[in-house]
Amino acid sequence: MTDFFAGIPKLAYEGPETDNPFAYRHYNPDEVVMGKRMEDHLRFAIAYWHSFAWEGGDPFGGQTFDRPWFGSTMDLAKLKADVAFEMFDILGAPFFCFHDADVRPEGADFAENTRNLEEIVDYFAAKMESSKTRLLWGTANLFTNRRFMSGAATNPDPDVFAWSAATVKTCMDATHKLGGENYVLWGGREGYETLLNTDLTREAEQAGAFLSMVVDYKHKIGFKGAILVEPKPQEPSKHQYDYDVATVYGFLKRFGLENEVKMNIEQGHAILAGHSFEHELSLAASLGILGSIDMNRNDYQSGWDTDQFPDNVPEVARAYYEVLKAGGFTSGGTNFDAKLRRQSLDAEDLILGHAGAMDVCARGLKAAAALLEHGGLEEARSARYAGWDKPENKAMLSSDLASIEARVKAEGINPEPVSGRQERLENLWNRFV
Ligand code: XUL
Ligand code: CO
Repeated sequence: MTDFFAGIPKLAYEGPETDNPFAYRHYNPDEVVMGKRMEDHLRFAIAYWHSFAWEGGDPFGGQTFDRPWFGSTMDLAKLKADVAFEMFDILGAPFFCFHDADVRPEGADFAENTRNLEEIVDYFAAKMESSKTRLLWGTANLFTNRRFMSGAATNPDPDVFAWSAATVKTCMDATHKLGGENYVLWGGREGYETLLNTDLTREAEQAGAFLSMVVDYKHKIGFKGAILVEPKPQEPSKHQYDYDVATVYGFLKRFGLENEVKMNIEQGHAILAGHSFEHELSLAASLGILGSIDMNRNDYQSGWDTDQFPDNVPEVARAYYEVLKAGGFTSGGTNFDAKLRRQSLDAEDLILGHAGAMDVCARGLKAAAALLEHGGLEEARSARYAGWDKPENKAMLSSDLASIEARVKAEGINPEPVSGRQERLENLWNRFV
């Protein structure tokens, strides 16, 4: 036991009226929502990087957090793991997620990186024997170290491609060994700063070959989890290749991977791409590639990827409406890819940040479920398209222009506009959030 969270009790559900800050008001893991326990719907995960590896820097100032595990030895990496699993236990978190670089010190070479990772994976495995917390996903950090400054898979230097492929293999091995339910690839520096020095054709082919190898390796080792790509339009590169769900789907089709790879969709990334979160979720669901979500928002004033805990129930409800409508998560879940504000120095800030976010999500989930169970929105949507259920109309989709012209003339088709009833539906929505 470390003393990092000394004095902070394990959180339990106490209901909306409680005055206890160290309690859940809405997140009640055992409460059944649409036939499933809330914990099994939401599948919350703690992001190791923001909670335990991030030092509190911003572009104008360095480290603000002073954690006893900061440093680059294996002993400190183990202390960090001890504190992490204590936090998972305090929160009752069902899952966590990590990058290799969050959990092990950087070695002098590839072999040392791998040894360090393997040692920590064994340390995690031992902890997981007595912890309820499981691994939602693992991933490789192919963006922080300077070797990745011009990309990983899309780097003009084949040696960086090789290093990256080898690193992903070790991270997939680690994820598999820990029973991870998914493996994520966020294309951290897969993009460009200027087209003046960039060969788009080569870089796309490299990225396609790389992802195909990831899929092949998944099958080779018998990893049953999902491979997930996380789209993001900007930051850190001026242009990121995995811009949004639609762009990534086009990329997957191009390389024949659309049945092998799904999406990890982040709220803040969706907004950066000029979409809403629900748009990205709805599109992914409609394409059959909705995998998992990163539930962290940006600050709408600064407009950048500030990775904040969710605090807006109606926004979150819109997202869970799409998730529930799609049938809910299978291997995916709700990862808080969220960090504290850099002035939030205390151990309790870490706990309360997550607890509040879990309550916001629980409220959103319940609102979404209630509306789905009410059925009004889906009835209105079906009614709007009801004409297409008639066989003579459905048949048009496999007809041709000349036959349709003949039909329009013969039947005297003359469309009469009907209301989209948006305000009525917005009013219905607002009854539930
Ligand atoms: C970066 C981001 C990453 C991925 C995992 O914006 O979201 O933390 O979630 O690499
Ligand atoms: Co993310």
